[in-house]
Amino acid sequence: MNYDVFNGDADGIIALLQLRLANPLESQLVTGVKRDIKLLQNIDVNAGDTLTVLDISMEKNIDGLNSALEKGASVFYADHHRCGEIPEHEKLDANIDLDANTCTGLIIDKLLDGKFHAWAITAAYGDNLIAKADDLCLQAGYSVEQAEQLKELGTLINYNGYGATVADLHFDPATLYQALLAYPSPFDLLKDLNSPFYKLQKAYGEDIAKALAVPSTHQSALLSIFELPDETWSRRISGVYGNLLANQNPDSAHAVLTKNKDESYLVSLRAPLNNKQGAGDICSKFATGGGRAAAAGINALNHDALNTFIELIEQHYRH
Ligand SMILES: [Mn+2]
Repeated sequence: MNYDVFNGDADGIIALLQLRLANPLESQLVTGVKRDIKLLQNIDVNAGDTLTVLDISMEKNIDGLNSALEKGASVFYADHHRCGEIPEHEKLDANIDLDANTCTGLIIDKLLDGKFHAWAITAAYGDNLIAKADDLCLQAGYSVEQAEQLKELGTLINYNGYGATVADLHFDPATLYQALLAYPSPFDLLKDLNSPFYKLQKAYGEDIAKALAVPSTHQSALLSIFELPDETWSRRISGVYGNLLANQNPDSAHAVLTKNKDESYLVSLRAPLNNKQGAGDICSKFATGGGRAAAAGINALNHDALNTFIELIEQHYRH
């Protein structure tokens, strides 16, 4: 059995998309909402299986990875999140790059010699590597308009990944991936008025308008916090809204909080764009937190830990 295991955000989907456009393969798709990163533990692996694992932290999946390798599976792994210690194993092909200016889509782009480069750039935009993606567009000879199109597409696919459960999303990430397989180039997708792009564009416009109407609950030179209500649209927009805020005010950190059913907060933290470090370390201090230096989150932050969270951020970026 072949398993394609990928994060349900733009980077995860597009990393796999490039691989399968280049090398089509019958596989079982294993994915979920963007925050659902412990995907390896859900698979019942047998000897001889092949696993392709994309855009989920090796550190968070180390038990599942070790167990798959012990059972005799071969694993291709590409990622840019915290990896912990990478196991030495002849059946593990690990392609890990922790550079804050790369993403899994770009790691795959390199391995495929840029075969689906426009898709890879879309993944970079989706992971909010805007300057990097702009640069790649320039080098590839794309017009400003084409760059804007890839940016919007990446943002929309990324936006689709946010939610507490797949039911919150407009498209199950597995379904969206399969729909995108019909388009060897993102520019083909944009030409198709029935493509997921236009459905996501409309939905995004409605959600972002609601988020923009909510005032901040904490505002300093170093940090702004926005609390969104316990609504499906909040859970969908929180991460992409964090990116939008970060791009608007690149010297400040931003946290978007969404109330969970149990009154705790779902947290999305963005480091200042001009100082892309610390977010993963700060969120990892909380039991359900984790992520990358530039973008991280906490699944359930207790209400009474909110002040500690704010102080940690203020302290971290003060120096
Ligand atoms: Mn990624």
